[in-house]
Amino acid sequence: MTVTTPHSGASRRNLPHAPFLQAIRGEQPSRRPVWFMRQAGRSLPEYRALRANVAMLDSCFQPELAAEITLQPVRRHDVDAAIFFSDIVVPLKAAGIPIDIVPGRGPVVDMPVADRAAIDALPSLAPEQLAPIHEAVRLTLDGLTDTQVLIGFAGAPFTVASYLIEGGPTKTHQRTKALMHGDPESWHSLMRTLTDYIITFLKVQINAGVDAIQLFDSWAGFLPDRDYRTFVAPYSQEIFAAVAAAAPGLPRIHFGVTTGELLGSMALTGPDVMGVDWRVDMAAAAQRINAALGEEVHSSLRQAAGTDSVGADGSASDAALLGSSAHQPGDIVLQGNLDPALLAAGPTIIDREINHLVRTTDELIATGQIRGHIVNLGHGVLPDTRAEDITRAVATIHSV
Ligand code: 1CP
Repeated sequence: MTVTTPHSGASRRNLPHAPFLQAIRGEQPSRRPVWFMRQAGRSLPEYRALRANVAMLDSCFQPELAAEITLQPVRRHDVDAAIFFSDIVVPLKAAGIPIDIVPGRGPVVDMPVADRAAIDALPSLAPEQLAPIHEAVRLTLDGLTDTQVLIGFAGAPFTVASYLIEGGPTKTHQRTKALMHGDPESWHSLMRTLTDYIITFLKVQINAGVDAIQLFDSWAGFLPDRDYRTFVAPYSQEIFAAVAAAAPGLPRIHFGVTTGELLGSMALTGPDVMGVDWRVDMAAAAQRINAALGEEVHSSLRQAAGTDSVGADGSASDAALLGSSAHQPGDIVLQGNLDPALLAAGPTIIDREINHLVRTTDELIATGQIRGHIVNLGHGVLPDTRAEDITRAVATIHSV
């Protein structure tokens, strides 16, 4: 096998005909691009067969296995992007923090990191410790055509911190919020360390050649906007800036669940593409994001001919608080936002949902409110979704 190092800085692929990238560039894609969060793993029988005797986190450090699992849904469903098979806690594991992924539960940390001493004792992470990740990305790229992109990813510091502090999945984020508000200095110190891990994790994937990256702040929606901006946004912003510096022009996607109230602030951290969960209509999402980006949405669809500025309600201060995004109103690409539960509700219902979604986003594009749209779910594929229902939905999306 070829020996590569995480520093070997493979050049990025040039993919003029990839529909996913065409949509992000604001071109007319050769077909409507679609991929699904959590498309790898979970619902696929061929995944369960491969993983039968390998623990989840171990599989992430086996390059051939991780590459094969990444490619399975692309082969089976003909989606336009592969999401790299890994996990948001992989950089923690690579740094030597005792962490496991327990089947049916999720990431579990034996000794939660919830006070200053534990935060100060966190190890550092060097790119060499992620060599298998670099290798897995290289192997995956060998299996993709030049119309299929590979999306690298990381969890954002808040979402990763919640597992470290709580010791596992939580429905309340009680301890996380207690640290954030009760000991802000320690909170910021933890976020600093995690930001460094995450930038290292993303740079390893970027140097190995991924075509885009997605930053998952899955649980940010548990925070009010004020806390999000004070305690979380500056770190996500730093990560997007580091990616832009490492790979100018590499598309950057941001996503979280139940983030309807945060879409504007999240967009200000600097992504090119905003993932939207299924609770928010795409037209409302575009409006909120454009308002935050600092100007009124110029849409012939708006009832009032009004020249009133959406930005006058405080979005200017958003920009001042967070620093300016590279994007202007109308410039953002949206990703999402079919309800994952409806993938299993039968062809009539999912086809109706797809039609509503693409009618809405086509109109947003035509009226200059968004630059493009990538079809996805509003969160991950539910574990008991039938593979055939996914394949069928992809074919419908390509045909409308
Ligand atoms: O044994 C198994 O199959 C474990 C299930 C599983 C899988 C397939 C876990 C445990 N992680 C993964 C892979 C994974 N995780 C991917 C790549 C595959 C793909 O997307 O197709 C990605 C992008 C993730 C990212 C991830 N892990 C997120 C962010 C995305 C999201 O869904 O919000 C989060 C929050 C995690 C933590 C995690 N890892 C695994 C589980 C079950 C969870 C969530 C637990 C919880 O509810 O807190």
